[in-house]
Amino acid sequence: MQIKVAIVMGSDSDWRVMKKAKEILDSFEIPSVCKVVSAHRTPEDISPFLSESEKAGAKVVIAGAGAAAHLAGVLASYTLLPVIGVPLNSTPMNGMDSLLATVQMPEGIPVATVGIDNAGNAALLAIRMLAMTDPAILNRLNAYKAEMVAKTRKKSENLK
Ligand code: RP5
Repeated sequence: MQIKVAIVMGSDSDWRVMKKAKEILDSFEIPSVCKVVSAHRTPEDISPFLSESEKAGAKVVIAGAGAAAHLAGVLASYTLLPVIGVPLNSTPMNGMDSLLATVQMPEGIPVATVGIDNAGNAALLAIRMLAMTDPAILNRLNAYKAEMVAKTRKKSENLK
């Protein structure tokens, strides 16, 4: 099956947050694959997973991890696909640990990092990247934005 986005996470405990990325991609009819791959527990699976995903058509990788969150950075070191990191809140440090581990990449290996637990924005950023070369996705993105604008304007009605 052809996919466009590979969604990776360090553990199945991350799925409660990362499923939002899958749901948004599904709503845009963008095929994706989801997989647990850990930078620390299964590092030998990272390169084969990326090769398979690239062969299957992936153009963007979304990676969510908590704690000492090296997953997005390690993925970015193995592939030239853009990697979007989602720092996850999974320890008593409330995600600050994973935010710093994900965002503070050395020059040369970029990871586009979204906010803590913001898997939705990771999906929307991936969709913007895909929309640059896919007019059908761009149309859906315009419709999404128009709906958001209309919903936000309606919120004034709640100020009573
Ligand atoms: C990280 O450690 C994972 O991404 C997860 O957020 C956290 C806890 O993993 P589990 O102990 O629940 O498998 O590597």
